[in-house]
Parts: sequence; structure tokens; C-alpha cells
Amino acid sequence: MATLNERKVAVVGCGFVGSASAFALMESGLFSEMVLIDVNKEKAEGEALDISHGLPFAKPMQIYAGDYKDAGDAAVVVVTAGAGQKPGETRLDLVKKNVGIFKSIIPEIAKYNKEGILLIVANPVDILTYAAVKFSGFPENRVFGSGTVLDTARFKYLLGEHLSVDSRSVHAFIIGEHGDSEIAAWSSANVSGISIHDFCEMRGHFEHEKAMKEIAENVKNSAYEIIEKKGATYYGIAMSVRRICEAIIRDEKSVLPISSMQHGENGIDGVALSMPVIIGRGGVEGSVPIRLSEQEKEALLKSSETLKAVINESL
Ligand code: 6V0
Repeated sequence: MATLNERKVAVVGCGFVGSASAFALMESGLFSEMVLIDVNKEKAEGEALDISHGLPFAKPMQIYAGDYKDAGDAAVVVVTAGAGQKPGETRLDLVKKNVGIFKSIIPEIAKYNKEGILLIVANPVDILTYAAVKFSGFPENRVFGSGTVLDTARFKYLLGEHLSVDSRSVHAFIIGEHGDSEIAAWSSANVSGISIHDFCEMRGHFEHEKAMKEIAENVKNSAYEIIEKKGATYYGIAMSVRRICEAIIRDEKSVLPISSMQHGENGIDGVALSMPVIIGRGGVEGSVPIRLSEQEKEALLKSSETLKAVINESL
């Protein structure tokens, strides 16, 4: 069994998302070795070469195309392999195609890598995180999805724009499914401790209901809009992957809304979905039970039922 290399990452799937993530990870300086794996080996080789040529402007590291054996000692394996979302297609439409792909790749990863963390990015990410837990046999704390980390970033960005405040000072989460049933957790949203409504009024905004609806809809439709305009989304998710890897490798104990298996919290059991958790070197190290309104709890339960129905149909 390979001993883990704490400064090694593997990226499986080198399409738009995998290659943008690899680029963001190279720039992060977090790792000294990165292996790129794709069923299309030439694509992985091309991306490895292209990204390596930026190394004289970054920090030294080894970047190469390889196979699953090469991922045996990676501290983190980022899985982006899968078909992308086509215009008009929902993330859940992708499920059958991508569960099939996961059936072949997750056991291959688990064959060589026994101790690493699996970070699932391919969509539908909640279903594929559940599938990866089942197909890998890894403990659940070491298998999680990027979940609503990206949606939460979009939420913070839009709130920051609306309120003319640094989006890093906005504390707010999108929870539930990474997809159509996701929930904006307004009841716990705040700007540096000031409730979101109070902060809105401070900035001269008083039509809360209207603004809340518009912002939440905008977050939900971001991916559709980008796909419509440029065919795929990849920079935002690449930055999210980088942020999650940073929390893991630097053992930051950061609170991030990743997708992980639920066991009875808020009445939800046996599905993976996003709630804020503590992320460190051990992967998911604890849950952060943010306060939710009754309406938000109901919507969360509904989101979990949507996911459960898909799991029952496809796994
Ligand atoms: P893409 O550009 O088609 O890349 C997919 C890559 O996976 C290709 O290079 C394929 O060759 C490769 N691949 C396919 N099958 C296999 C296999 N069996 N083994 C190894 N490699 C394989 O798609 P893109 O990169 O745009 O998207 C990848 C996935 O990420 C999709 O499922 C998207 O829906 C998903 N995204 C997830 C996001 C999130 O927030 N979680 C955000 C954006 C996209």
C-alpha cells in the first residue's frame, strides 16, 4: 500500500473543469506533485504540458499525465470525469451517464489509494458523492462533494454586489442539493454579524422579499446562464476546488458547505447533500448546525427527497 504523499493531488477528468482545477491548483502552491488522469490520455498529456509551462512563473512542482496507479499516494483525488451539462439539460438528467462512469473509475482509485480524500466534482454532485461512498468503501469523512461551495460563492458575490460590500464579509450559505432544489439559508445570513435585513436597510434597500427572490433565483440559474452563453462553467468551480483543497491540506478547520452523507440531521438520512461542515486534514471533521427557519427546514427535507428519488431510480 502506497504511503500518502501529503503534497500530491490527482485530478481525474481533464475536460473544462478538470483542467481549470489543475491550473488553479498549480497556482495555489499547495502541492508539489499533480497527476492528471483522463480516459483520453492525450488530453491529459496536453493539459499537463500546457500547465507545466507556467511553472517558471509559479512554484516548482511535478505535473504529468498518468493512470490510477499514479494516484495511489495522492492526499486528495479530485474527480471531475463525466459528461457535461448540455444546454437545457438539468444536472439530474446527467445521472445515469455519470453513475456508469463512476462505477468504473471509483473502484480503480480505491484499488490503489486507501487513505486519501475523494473530492467529487462531477454532476449531479450529490448523487455521485453518494455513489462514490458506496463504490469506494472509504469512510464517509473522506468522501465528499464540492456541493454548494460554488453556489454559496455565487450567493456571496451577488449579495456583495447588491450591498456594495466585500463578498468575503458576507456570511451566508446555499444548502441542500447542488441544483434546482437548493435553498438560500436567509435566516442565518449576515454581513459581519449584522443581520442581512439590517444591513440591507443600512445600504438603502427596503424591498426584502423582492430582492431575496431575485438573488436566490439568480444563484440557482447561474450555471444555466453561463452554459447558454459559453457552453460550460469552469473557473468558479476551479476556484472552489482550490479552496476546498486548501482547507484540507492546510488543516484549516474551515466551515464550507460541501456535500456529505447525512444521518438524521434535520430529519434527513441516507443521502448526500450540502450543509456547512468543518473541513480539515481529516476531511469532514464535524457538522455546523446553522439555525434554519421552519420554511427552510421544509425546503431542505424536500430537496433531500428529490435526491433520494434519483438515488432509488439510478443506483
Ligand atoms: P468535459 O469538458 O466534457 O470533461 C469531462 C472529461 O472527463 C473529459 O476530458 C473526458 O474524457 C473525461 N472522462 C469521461 N469519462 C471518463 C472516464 N471513464 N475516465 C476518465 N475520464 C473520463 O466536462 P466538464 O469538465 O465541463 O465537466 C465535468 C463535470 O463537472 C460534469 O459532470 C459537470 O456537470 C461538472 N461540473 C460540476 C460543477 C460543480 O459545481 N460541482 C460545476 C461545473 C461543472
